Amino acid sequence: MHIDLDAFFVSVEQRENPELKGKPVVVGGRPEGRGVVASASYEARAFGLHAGMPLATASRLCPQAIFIEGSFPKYREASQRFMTILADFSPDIEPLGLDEAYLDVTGFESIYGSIHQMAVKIKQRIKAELGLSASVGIASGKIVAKVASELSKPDGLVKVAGGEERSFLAPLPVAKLPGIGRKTEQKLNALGINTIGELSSMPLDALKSHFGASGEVLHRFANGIDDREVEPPAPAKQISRETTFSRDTTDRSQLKATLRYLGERVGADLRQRGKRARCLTLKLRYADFTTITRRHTLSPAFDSDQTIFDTGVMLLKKALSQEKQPVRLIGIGVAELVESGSQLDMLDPSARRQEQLDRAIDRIRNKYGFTAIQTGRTLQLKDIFPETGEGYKLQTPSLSR
Ligand code: TTP
Ligand code: MG
Repeated sequence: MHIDLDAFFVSVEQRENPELKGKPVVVGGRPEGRGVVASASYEARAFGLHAGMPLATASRLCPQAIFIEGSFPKYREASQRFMTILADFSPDIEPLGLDEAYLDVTGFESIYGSIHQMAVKIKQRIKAELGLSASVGIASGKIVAKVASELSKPDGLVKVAGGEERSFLAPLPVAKLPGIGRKTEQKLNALGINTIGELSSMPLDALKSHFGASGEVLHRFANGIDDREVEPPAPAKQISRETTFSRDTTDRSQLKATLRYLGERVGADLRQRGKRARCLTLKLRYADFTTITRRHTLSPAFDSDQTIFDTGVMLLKKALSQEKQPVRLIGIGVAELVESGSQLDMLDPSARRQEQLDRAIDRIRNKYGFTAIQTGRTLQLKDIFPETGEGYKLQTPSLSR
């Protein structure tokens, strides 16, 4: 079973403000801003609006749309409750992002009468407890279940009977197959392949010669064959935060302040997960959209805000000395995570002090909000980003929280 909430961010807003119901609504930010649409109501989609579209374009296509900034903590909370409901139905749950999940429901017919009945119950509980509508696809494997839920939207439920996977997929355009991005779609279209059915009849050798190893996967998926298990999530491999500036900048002090803030968010997340990292990455996107990432490995593994910041600044200075263009986006992240206990360098008194300071700040922030306590450097962000108790409101809230 694949379950996906309908117009998730927008639906949460509509639940809280019924005046928004039945109207074209966009979550993502003000139309004057430089962000993109995160979620569009189905009424807005009728005007061609979709996730990823620049807000300016969205407001041109649908001037009457209501644009909402959105608030990530609310969505995170709804997401957790959604996953908790699903976990009541089956222990084999694989969340994908915030608002969708696979559920292995093999053998559950006897409990609910049928899998179809089980899906109806799941939808009812989501509606009753969260006030949200979900779409559900049921099939023998993940790929067909996902396509089915997508096709059934909004508030849909589609079951593909065993043996009918291939004929179900056949008439759909190739872009409907998860994993086929823009580029693959264009390449297939250029080969005269437009539907999944046409893709499924393409000889495997030909597919392999055009797409290498992934040709084989394409072949299986197009034929509705997918024996991947429903798998619980693996622990995080990396943690990162990034934001776009409302105006491209060369101001080093602003860049450093933003880096400090994003680094503190990464550090807090890292410590909350009980992890340390061995590797730090800096990401910069320049005015012409060239994007670079720089990484630096440290030993012992670290989790302190100061180390994250110092290493980030070191990489930033190096990058800025090589490229003079204004910066459009900055991001910082950590990777190669290890369990916290394994690398403590407790002999070093300054490391111990730093650790105590970080923990004390974490406790204050958990209790009173992220900006309740701040380093001097990040205070200047007040002039650049609006401040909420949860933290600064950056241009890309879902990536920078
Ligand atoms: P989706 O499930 O892709 O979209 P949706 O729930 O808004 O609409 P539907 O499923 O009915 O087609 O993504 C879930 C949420 O993730 C979405 O509400 C907002 C967020 N999101 C982004 O922030 N940016 C994006 O580019 C996408 C696709 C989603
Ligand atoms: Mg959704």
